[in-house]
Amino acid sequence: MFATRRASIVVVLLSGVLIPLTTGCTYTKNRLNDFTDVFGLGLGVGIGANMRVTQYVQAGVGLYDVATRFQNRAWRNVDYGTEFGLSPFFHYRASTEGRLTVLAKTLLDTKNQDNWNRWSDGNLWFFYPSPAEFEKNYDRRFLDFGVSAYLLIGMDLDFSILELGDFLVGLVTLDPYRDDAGSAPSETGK
Ligand SMILES: [Ca+2]
Repeated sequence: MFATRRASIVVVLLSGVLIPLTTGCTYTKNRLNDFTDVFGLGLGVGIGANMRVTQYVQAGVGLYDVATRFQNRAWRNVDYGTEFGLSPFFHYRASTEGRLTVLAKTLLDTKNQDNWNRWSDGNLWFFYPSPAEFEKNYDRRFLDFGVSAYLLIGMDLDFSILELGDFLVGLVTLDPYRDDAGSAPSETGK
């Protein structure tokens, strides 16, 4: 009985070591990618500040100019604009696209500002928008924790607890986000 259990433990431990070794570089690359997914980094110019614990809970005010941002495994330029407000009551931020939250409901694209007045339109405003839709053409991720501080020059730092989970279980080759090399595409669009 004990011998069987001990043998099972040895098999589990060995598989945790052998699977990474046998899959080699791909495993290492996937773990590095999963690790970078946990964080977001922005650098730019402007004046303002924001603290956020997801899109739902955040406070910020600022004017920003062009910045560069590393997130989701790539650097990209972001045309910053303005932000002001306190979620979930009212918070507006324009970057490449604008996001607006009013009483916990989020409008995904504020370019057509007439829609601001159509608060009850269920096709435009979401209590829980798809994270992939929220993040498309926008610099912040829906459920990240983060801070931004700009005093002429400044930076944004973001942290994803969900991506941290994907990284940790990735160590034993699980891939809930399906973003490892060779995985089928996931709903996150990565
Ligand atoms: Ca992964």
